[in-house]
Amino acid sequence: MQQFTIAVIPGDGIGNEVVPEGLRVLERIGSIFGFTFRFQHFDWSCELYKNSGRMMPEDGIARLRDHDAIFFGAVGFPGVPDHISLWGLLIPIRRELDQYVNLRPVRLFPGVVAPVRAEAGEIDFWVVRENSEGEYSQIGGRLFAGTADEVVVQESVFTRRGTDRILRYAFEFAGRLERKHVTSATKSNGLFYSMPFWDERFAAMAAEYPDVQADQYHIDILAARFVMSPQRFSVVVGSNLFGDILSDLGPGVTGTIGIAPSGNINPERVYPSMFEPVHGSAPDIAGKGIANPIGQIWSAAMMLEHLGQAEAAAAIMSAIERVVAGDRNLLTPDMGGKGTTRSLADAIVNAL
Ligand code: GGG
Repeated sequence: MQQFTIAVIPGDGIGNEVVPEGLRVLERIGSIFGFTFRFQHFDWSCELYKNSGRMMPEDGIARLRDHDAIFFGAVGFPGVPDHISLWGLLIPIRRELDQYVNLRPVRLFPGVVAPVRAEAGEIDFWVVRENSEGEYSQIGGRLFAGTADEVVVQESVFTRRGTDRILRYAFEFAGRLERKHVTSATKSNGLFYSMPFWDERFAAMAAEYPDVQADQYHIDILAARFVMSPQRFSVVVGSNLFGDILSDLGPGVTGTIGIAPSGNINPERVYPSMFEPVHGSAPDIAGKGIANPIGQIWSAAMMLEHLGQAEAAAAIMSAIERVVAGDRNLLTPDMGGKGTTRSLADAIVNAL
């Protein structure tokens, strides 16, 4: 029987509540489809940072390399500055394992009431976020700290290799979809160097893929179009920061960010890819047992798809859709229900 070795990092806050539900779904689907998992758990988190001064051990990345995939919850918690927790855990994993694609689907499920004018099935697109460089950089500095003359500089890094590979991934990905259309998020009127470069590379890539329609919008009007006409998108490609913002906004317009999954993908499969919900650790609801487990469970489906178990992934998605379209009371409060993390996950497990 095939066995997958999965590194499990629940992380912080509600990560500790939704990851176990994702694992339960994985165990169950494995028993249905005839494969098993060996889960190796890592307690890397803000809690560990408070006790040891590190979000993960020095050899943490090396310990992840020999897994088939990484199943991640959330990072960040009050008491540890957000830039310390993110740069101590999630960003080094993404970078050192060259997970340069952050793939984030946005879908309106039947039964979910969206805050925008759209019917189920009409919103169905992918955000392809650059995940290794761009605005997320540690290049910069502070001068004259604490004085009236204080100056802060934050640099962005856009390499030709990094830009081309994410744009190529977006065009290749769109080429496999029914709606062959890539939209680029830019801001080349305000950002003098990085975004005109991004636009140039986008135009060059579009010329290589004549069967894929291409258009581009400044990030400000693109955000407005996400709200006013999310139906028109198929694949939206953006830099690290723009992609991050758009991939929260997307699920926001479909009703809740609690259902949104993501894959941090190393397309060449030299290193393991990592799957995590888009949402963070949600300190405001952590410990209450009401976090939506669907983002984590959908991330499990994405992980299975990546591991070559497309049928099992589709079965999870079908179970999610049937539960979401059913008794509203089963859903967690972010979706207007009275359910708990456990009861909603139970319903999905039972629907498999
Ligand atoms: N599960 C996603 C998570 O923990 N997100 C925290 C966060 O701030 N992420 C920023 C990012 O994805 O770059």
